[in-house]
This record gives sequence, structure tokens and C-alpha cells, in this order.
Amino acid sequence: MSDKPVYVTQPYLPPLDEFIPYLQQIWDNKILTNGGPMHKELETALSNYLGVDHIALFNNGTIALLTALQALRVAGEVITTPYSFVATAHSLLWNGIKPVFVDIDPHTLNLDPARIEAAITPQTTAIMPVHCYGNPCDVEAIQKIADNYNLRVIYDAAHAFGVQDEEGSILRHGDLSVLSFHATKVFNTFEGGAIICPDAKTKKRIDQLKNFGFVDEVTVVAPGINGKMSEINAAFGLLQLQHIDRAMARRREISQAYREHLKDVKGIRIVEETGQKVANYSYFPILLEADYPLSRDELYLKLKENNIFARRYFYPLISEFPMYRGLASAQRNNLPVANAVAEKVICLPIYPALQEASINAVAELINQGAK
Ligand code: T4K
Repeated sequence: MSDKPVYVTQPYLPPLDEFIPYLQQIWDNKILTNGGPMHKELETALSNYLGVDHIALFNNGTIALLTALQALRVAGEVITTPYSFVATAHSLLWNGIKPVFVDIDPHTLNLDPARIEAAITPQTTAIMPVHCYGNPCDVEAIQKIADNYNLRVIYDAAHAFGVQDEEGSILRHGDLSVLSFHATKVFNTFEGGAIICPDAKTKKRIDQLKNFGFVDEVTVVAPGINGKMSEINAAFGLLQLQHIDRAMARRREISQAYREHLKDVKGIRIVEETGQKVANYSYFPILLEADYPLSRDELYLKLKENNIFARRYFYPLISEFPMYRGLASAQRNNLPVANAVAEKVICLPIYPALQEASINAVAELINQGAK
């Protein structure tokens, strides 16, 4: 058993002394928020790092999702996945939009494009897929459907920081993509998020919406929200960016170590990174199949008894939460893949500071469980 608890993740924190000069700048210029110099600098640095044209920073990913829907004036019904963090669907409810849950692909665990068309009604205005665990959705198939039915596509890309396909950032797909920079994410600003958008005009509207709808000192054009990232968060992001490549490389090593340790364990399916040229190793999900002797919850508890706090991301399905059950009554019986995966999934600890001994302990417990 490990002495200290090992959690599913631990935020990467650069050396504290490296942060002090950033704080000094903030203390000197007394600009704490409302689009100050750190905020501007981080937007530029992130557009360059991610290889995207326009980015609008937010105070968290959930407010960014809410605002993305507002920016495109999405209403009525939106097709989305039940296999995600609850914020995906909450952003729809907060906008008075009905989420329509469609099943996932058994391989990628992302929204299954083959099932989207059957869920489209005259009220459908958009699709909100999630690049779950940073594995890209079938962006081409989704865009084709969106084009055919004149629908908007907003990607919940909370897990997809730095992910690239053959042509570049995965974040360039759809009308908008939304990132989370929460403490538990690959790139964190303590709390934070962003919307990636294709043109300056859309970014301008998003920037207005995240600042109460102000256009100038005396003009408010929309019922905007306070979604601004503060200078201290932006400063931290600038520092994080200096370390991100090393942090990601370490995640990759851990992912490879798990794969090596678990490759011969019967009854375990490691969710593969598929469809990306550059992965971010944000999560390490495994599925416990019927021929693994322990149930998922038995393994979860066994790890917990040994001070290892793996997580069942994403169980329960969003469609099973009380505020969605009624709305999703017609769809709940139509999600066989998502239901099955939610019962089998467990995400193992993965983060840059994870020790070799902890990786070995996790793998050993899973191996033991197979005997
Ligand atoms: N869309 C998707 C697909 C998402 O996954 C998320 C967020 C969002 C949208 C919304 O983005 P934000 O509004 O959050 O920016 C966590 C996160 O709170 C949440 O951001 C994340 N998804 C979700 C997948 O995971 P919990 O309830 O599991 O967090 P918590 O507090 O249990 O943290 C997990 C473990 O991480 C802890 O056991 C210990 C460790 N931890 C956590 C925090 C907060 C630390 O070591 N330090 C910390 O500061 O939701």
C-alpha cells in the first residue's frame, strides 16, 4: 500500500520562485483583470502554441461552453453525448436548450456519427460532441451531417489541449471548440478555459459576451456574463506554457509504462489513442471486460483500500442524473454502448509527478485482480 494517497491526477505546478516575477509585474501595474497585459499575452502565446487563429480566454470551461452557445445563438435541441462530465449538458440546460443524447462509438467512446441523423428533429440547431479523454471525434463525418442539416458544431474540447491530427490542431474543427484549464487538466491555470474560434468577428462577439455584453463604456449589446480570466490565472498560464512540453512527455512515458505492465492482463481493454498525430495523455482509461474476474467497482475499491484513488470517469451517464432522466426518457433505452462502457470504465492515475513505484503498485493490483 502506498503511504500517501495517489489520486487520479495532480496538477502540474512549476517551481514557485519562477512565478514570483509574474506576480511582481501584476503588483507593479495594478491591473488585476478585464483583459490586462497578461491576458493579452497568454492569448497570443496560446494561439501560437496550439496553432489556432483566435482564442478567447475564460474563467473556466463551463462558462466558456455557456458563452459559446450564446455566441452562436444556439436554441431548441442540441445533440450531444451522455458519456462526458456533467458540465457538457449543464451548459445546454443553462441556455434553455434541450440536450438530446445519442450513443457513443464503442471504439473511440465519442459521439457515434452513424446515430446522429436519426436524432435530428426540426428543433435541432447544433451538435455538441466531446473529444473524450482527448481522443478526436470523427470530425469529418460530424461536419458532413452538420452541413447537410445546416447545424452548428461546438466541440467540448475540455480534454483536448495540444491534440493534433494530421493537418494540425484538433481545435480548428467545427464552429467553435471549448477548452478547460481546470486544475485537473493537462494545461491548468488553476481554473480557466477558452473558446477557439475561426475569425476575428466571432472572437469580438465572444469577448463582449464574457464582459457583460459591453461594447464600449456606455453600450451593452447582449445579456453577457462575467467570464473573464484574471491576470493571476493568465500569468500562471504563461509560466505553465514554459513547462508544458516536458509535462506532456512525462505523461506519455507513464502511459507507455501502464501499457507495458497491463498488456498481458486478460479482460482489460486499454482505450487506445486513436485518430491523432499528437496525443496529450490526459487520462488513462481502461475497460474491464466480462472475463476480468473482478467487477469494475470491486477493482475500484481494491485500489482505494490501497490508497489509490482511481476514478470512474464517466459514470453515471449524464442521462442518468435526475435533472436529465425525464428529458432523456425516450433516449435512455437507446444508449446501449454508453451504458455498457459507463459500467466498465476506470481511469488510472496519470500526471507528471506520478512516481514509478505508484505506477507499479497500480499495475500490480490490477494484475493480482486478474488471478
Ligand atoms: N467538459 C468536460 C468534458 C469536462 O471534463 C469538464 C471538466 C468540463 C467540460 C468543465 O470544465 P471546467 O468548468 O471544470 O473548467 C473534475 C474537474 O473538476 C472537472 O474540471 C473535470 N472536467 C472533471 C473530469 O474532473 P471532479 O469532481 O472529479 O474533481 P475532483 O475535485 O474530485 O478532482 C479529482 C482529483 O484531482 C482529486 O481526487 C485530487 C486531484 N486534485 C483536484 C483538484 C481540484 C488535485 O490534486 N488538486 C486540485 O486542485 O471533477
